[in-house]
Amino acid sequence: MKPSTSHWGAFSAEVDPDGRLRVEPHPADPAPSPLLGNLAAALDHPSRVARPAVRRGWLDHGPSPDDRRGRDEFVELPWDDVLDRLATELDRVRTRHGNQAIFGGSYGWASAGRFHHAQSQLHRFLNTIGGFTASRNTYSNGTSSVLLPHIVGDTHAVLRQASTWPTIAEHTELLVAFGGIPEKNVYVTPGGVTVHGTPGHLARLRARVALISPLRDDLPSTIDAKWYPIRPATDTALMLALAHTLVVEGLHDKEFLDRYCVGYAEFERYLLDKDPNWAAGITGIPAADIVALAREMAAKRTLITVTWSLQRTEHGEQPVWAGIALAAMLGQIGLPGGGFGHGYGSMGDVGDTGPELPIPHLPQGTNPIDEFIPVARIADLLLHPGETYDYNGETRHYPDTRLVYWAGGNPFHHHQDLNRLRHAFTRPDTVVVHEPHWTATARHADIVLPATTALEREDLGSGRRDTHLIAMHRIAEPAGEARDDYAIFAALASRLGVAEAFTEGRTARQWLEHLYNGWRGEPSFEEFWANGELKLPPGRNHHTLFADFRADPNAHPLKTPSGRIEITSTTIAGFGYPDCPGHPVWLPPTETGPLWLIANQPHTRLHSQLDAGETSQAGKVAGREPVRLNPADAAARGITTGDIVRVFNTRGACLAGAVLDDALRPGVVQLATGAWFDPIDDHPTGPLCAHGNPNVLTADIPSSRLSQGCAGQHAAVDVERFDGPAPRVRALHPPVRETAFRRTAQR
Ligand SMILES: Nc1nc2c(c(=O)[nH]1)N[C@H]1C(S)=C(S)[C@@H](COP(=O)(O)OP(=O)(O)OC[C@H]3O[C@@H](n4cnc5c(=O)[nH]c(N)nc54)[C@H](O)[C@@H]3O)O[C@H]1N2
Ligand SMILES: Nc1nc2c(c(=O)[nH]1)N[C@H]1C(S)=C(S)[C@@H](COP(=O)(O)OP(=O)(O)OC[C@H]3O[C@@H](n4cnc5c(=O)[nH]c(N)nc54)[C@H](O)[C@@H]3O)O[C@H]1N2
Ligand SMILES: [Mo]
Repeated sequence: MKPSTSHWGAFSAEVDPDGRLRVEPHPADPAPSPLLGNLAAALDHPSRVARPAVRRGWLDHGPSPDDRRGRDEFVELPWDDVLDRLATELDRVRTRHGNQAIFGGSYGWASAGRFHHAQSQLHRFLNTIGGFTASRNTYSNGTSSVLLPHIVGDTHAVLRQASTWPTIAEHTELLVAFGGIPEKNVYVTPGGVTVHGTPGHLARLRARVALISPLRDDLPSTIDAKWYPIRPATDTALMLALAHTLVVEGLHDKEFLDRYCVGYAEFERYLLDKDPNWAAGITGIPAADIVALAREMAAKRTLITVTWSLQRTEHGEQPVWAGIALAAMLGQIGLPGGGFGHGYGSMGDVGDTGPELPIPHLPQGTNPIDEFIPVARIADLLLHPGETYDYNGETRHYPDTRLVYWAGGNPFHHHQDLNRLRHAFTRPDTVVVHEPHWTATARHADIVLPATTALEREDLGSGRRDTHLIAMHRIAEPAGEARDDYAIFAALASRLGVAEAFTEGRTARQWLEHLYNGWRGEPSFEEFWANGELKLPPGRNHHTLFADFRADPNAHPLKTPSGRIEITSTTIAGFGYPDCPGHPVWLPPTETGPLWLIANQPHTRLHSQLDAGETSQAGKVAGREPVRLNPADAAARGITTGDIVRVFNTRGACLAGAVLDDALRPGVVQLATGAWFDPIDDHPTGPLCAHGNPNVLTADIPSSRLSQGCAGQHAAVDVERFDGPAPRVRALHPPVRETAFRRTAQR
């Protein structure tokens, strides 16, 4: 067995004599992730890209906009031929149009491993050939990461240095959890996680939990909780009414607000008519429950948490900002077990006790091009070159894009309104994708280069607050003709005359040694490699967010303009955005519909990764992604568990397998992200994804003009039983002749 790691946990593995992958979780892991069950598909599933492939239309007619992308056939060609053509095309674009015409933002999680991190490899390569248009922020928390600097100064502190779980377990009496603390999510941390601490911490929680979510299972059922089945996208109204109750009953902490905050008075005036009856009508939570909860919050040591999902919506700034304002009114920010948090239950490292250490990473060089887009504006970039847009007080414009280069991400998984994205992808001259699998993004490319997976190469693995650095050994030979992203870029760099600048003369193995030695002298690289891992020094058990600020706000001011918590921000007010004014406000969602879709993270995989894997496939219903409905909504539509249903709105439609579940608030349906997009253009009911990808339904709109963050968590939809002959799911079969991979263990 050889050591390795993944975003969902460390493990050891080997290929047994009949070519099957055997996987064992790391012995120190008290709660291994069920997602380990998907790994075998990374090895030899027929969806692996076996050989370099070029789209027929691009090959025959050369680079140009083309609406055949995603509909054309592919021709497999030898590596050297494809690399020659790609190098020529990169040179044409940068010479004729300038490097800003290359979009290399390439958002995506790729695999664990610090050196072979695909996006870093791509950025380093593009930097050595003159730069590229980049992307900024993330789909995860792109709204908060723009908002928080204005409100509390420090995004890093909030997202990465949250109060720790042991402190919460010891001190918190009431945990008010907006979005709950979904256990399904805490197995994941980018870069890897060796010891999954959060499930154990959750089991030790003594606090009563107020679970505020449309889904009852956003909290482990073993925890003492009251469920407030809120109508989605209305949390801000509930927070305002809780704040209103604190004011009218004199329960707010005036001293704290005076000493540590600015702009409270203006907010308080706004609260005047935001009473519990008003909020009850919007949220569906009875007014008496709101009043009782507000009183309990003031009486107890209370932690308010907001999951990241709440900001991945239209007006997603508001629940985060209102949550902070509410916590400020309770006056417990900086006290053990009190205050606020953002992302408990969103990611494994939030509140975890592992160390916060710099870990080795691949230097990316500098980008001579200063063009960027907020990451979720990819379709706008391609559809609206030259047009202007607002972003965090700036007026920016979209550059003209000729070449799109993606490595390690799946925009046809992560982006909203996929029918619009398909249209946007007709615009560039050339689309290049490195992928281990024939994802929808690979199928929408002109040039597809087969990339190895982490099982097929050596690397250093460690995630945020990880307890170990893992020596990721090669477990299997590459599938088909797959090459490491590094090897692909090195070959391109050599054709473009910058081989030395890109590789610095090092093989991949020499890079690992180099990165390791630049980070640690002891133990030696050889010793670390032979050992399979290095245990990192322990982190802190107890920590409270903003404790130092509370202890002395003058010595430890926040990095906001005022040095205080900005309940009203004159900076944001000055931008004049009606969709994000100067303090938290209630802004109803623009869309309404018979049902409200929650498109959240899947519990059977990471995003779209390894959808072909065993754990992911075991979760499918009628061969499609399961959609959950409340039994009353299902009965009204004649739907029962196991039916194939069509989920639809004006933007698109997908098929899914129905599951009836009273853990959902009536009026809410839930369809996780990540089923591989499987478009059918000519279906009699209109364009259809046969497999159940919710991003055919979500709107490609920003949270607001402030952040331009992703708003993919929600969509207004309807659902009907699908009675006709159901189209076959083709997404897991390659668009070229199928390859039977015969795998052998790496010796
Ligand atoms: N509707 C809706 N949409 C959402 C969200 C939501 O809540 N609702 N959530 C959003 C969030 S938070 C995120 S983070 C995004 C995630 O979006 P992505 O990060 O784009 O999703 P992944 O499926 O992880 O895509 C990674 C891709 O990299 C490939 N890959 C793996 N290893 C390698 C490698 O070594 N080299 C190369 N070249 N490729 C590799 C994988 O096969 C996979 O296709 O989705 C977002 N989309
Ligand atoms: N298993 C697994 N774990 C993951 C991931 C994965 O793909 N698979 N992805 C990882 C990534 S990249 C990220 S960024 C995080 C994301 O972390 P989050 O964004 O927090 O995760 P989600 O599962 O999208 O949403 C959490 C819960 O919020 C609730 N919710 C949605 N809308 C509302 C609302 O309007 N009000 C309230 N009160 N609740 C609402 C939903 O019921 C949902 O289950 O997860 C990480 N963890
Ligand atoms: Mo994310």
